[in-house]
Amino acid sequence: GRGRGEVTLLDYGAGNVRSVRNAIRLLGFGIRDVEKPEDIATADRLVFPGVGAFESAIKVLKEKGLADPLSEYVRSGRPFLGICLGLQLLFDYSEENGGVEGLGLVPGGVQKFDTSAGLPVPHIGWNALRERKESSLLKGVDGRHVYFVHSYRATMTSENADWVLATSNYGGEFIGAINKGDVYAVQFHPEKSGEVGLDVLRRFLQGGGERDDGIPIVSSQTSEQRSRSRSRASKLAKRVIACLDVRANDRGDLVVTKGDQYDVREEGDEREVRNLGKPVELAGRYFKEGADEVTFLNITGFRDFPLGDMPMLEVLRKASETVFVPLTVGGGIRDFTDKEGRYYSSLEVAAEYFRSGADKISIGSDAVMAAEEYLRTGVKTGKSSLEQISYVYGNQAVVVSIDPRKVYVKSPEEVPYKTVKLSEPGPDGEEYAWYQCTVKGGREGRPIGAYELAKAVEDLGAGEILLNCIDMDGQGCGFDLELVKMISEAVTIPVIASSGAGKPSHFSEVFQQSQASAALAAGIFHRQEVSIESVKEHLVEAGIETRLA
Ligand code: 1PR
Repeated sequence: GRGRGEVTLLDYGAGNVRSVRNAIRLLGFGIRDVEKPEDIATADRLVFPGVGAFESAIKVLKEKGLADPLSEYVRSGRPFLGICLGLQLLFDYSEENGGVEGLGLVPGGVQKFDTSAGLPVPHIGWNALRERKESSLLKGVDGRHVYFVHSYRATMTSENADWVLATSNYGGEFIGAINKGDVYAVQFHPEKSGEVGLDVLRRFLQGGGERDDGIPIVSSQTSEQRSRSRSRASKLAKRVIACLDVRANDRGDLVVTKGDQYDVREEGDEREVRNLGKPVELAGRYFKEGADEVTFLNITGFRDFPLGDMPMLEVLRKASETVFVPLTVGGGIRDFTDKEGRYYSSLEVAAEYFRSGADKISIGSDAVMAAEEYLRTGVKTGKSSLEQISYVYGNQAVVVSIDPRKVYVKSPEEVPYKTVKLSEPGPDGEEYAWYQCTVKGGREGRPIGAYELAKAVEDLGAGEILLNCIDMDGQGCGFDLELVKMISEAVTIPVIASSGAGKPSHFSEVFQQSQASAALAAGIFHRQEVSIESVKEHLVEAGIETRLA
């Protein structure tokens, strides 16, 4: 056996388990990695974060001789925590990859979410857990939101009902957590579920010695209460995202800056880059204050190649030690040849961002170019950074950031782009506008509209759209509702409304008047004019599904 305070981690090398490691360390535990099959049998406490696709996971486990020792360990009922695919692999089979046999430790199968109801798949985001039995692991978690990212899920049957600890609801009930003896597995990501998730992990690591004998929870609520909370639980929470625009100032220090309509320099003769704080510190603060996600944008990435810009990677590494909600990073993701003639693919840049702690990467300028080419030729080459990264890491890991500028027109026929009818006419009485995409941080306008871009990048494999608006950026007078409405209704992937938040009611407004899945703000949070907490409270009052940290 191992000493107390050490946990064994089964990382079969299929992807990034950095956050799981960081969370375990934060909670004061050491990590011993499984390096050979025997290491499983000698574990006292085993954490198994499943990463990647079902078939390749099973294959790697078998090839490395880990599948049998793992099954034996779980069968013996010793302390085990499977995460995400680490839950699914315990079942008999999965529909993923055309049907693959699992470890067969829990009866039943894993199926794809039903997309016929029009629900976006993957299921990504904060969804409420509903406890079925009392357990030490999920104490106090009933009804709380935890973070999910998956396209497949296990469902409850009469054969596996005795395993089911908690369910969640997304177009129907699915299994959120299972347990028998000291064996636990969760479909959500405790390492990305804020304090609630860290508590779950802590309780597993500490063990506590109480057995979960599965007292079913049925009697404490009236059926009316139950159905009310069920219907609440079936909705994904709208997310509130804090965004940090990061760049080097003229002295070379990396700072969080914030523009007015993308101009980040102070007024006056010096025209210094505005400095609103240190990236890692601010990100840590926003995690504590309840941000559902934190986004870093390396805003000069288009000219300073990020792999040359190691400080940004360091920011990410440090931030992922204190931020246990999803982290997105953008800026400079494209193919690049440096001064010495060395070529870096966008995939390498993305890989380095993921390794450093990012859950998602965001592509701006390069996605505009890819979309233009796709619309011109009608061909998906598979070669753009967007397509490649989406293929390798999955579309849930790829955000496209759009930086549009509003262009007024007298009539929709004036331009070959989708226009909106304005509620307030433009400066020359124009009744319509289109939104011109820009690249290089708004410095260059392109012949493509935000609507056309959004549709094209969805086709090319984007999993989410971060929708800025240069006109509204830093103005504090609310999101561009006409723009957000147009884009969020045009695509089925989640849209993050960005630019212009000035007060809590701007958030409820954008959620009530558009299909946006998330709203992002920067200036008001940096300047501490509005707290994330007050935004959340306001959303609750407005009856909008929200995660409370
Ligand atoms: O083109 O792939 O290298 O990515 C560059 C990224 O940097 C893009 O995502 C682009 O949006 C961003 N960016 C480039 N220049 C600027 C700038 O401000 N000069 N920032 C910039 C984008 C917009 C939001 C901002 C919201 C909310 N900033 O990030 O946080 O507008 O602000 P607010 O709440 O204060 O109104 P590539």
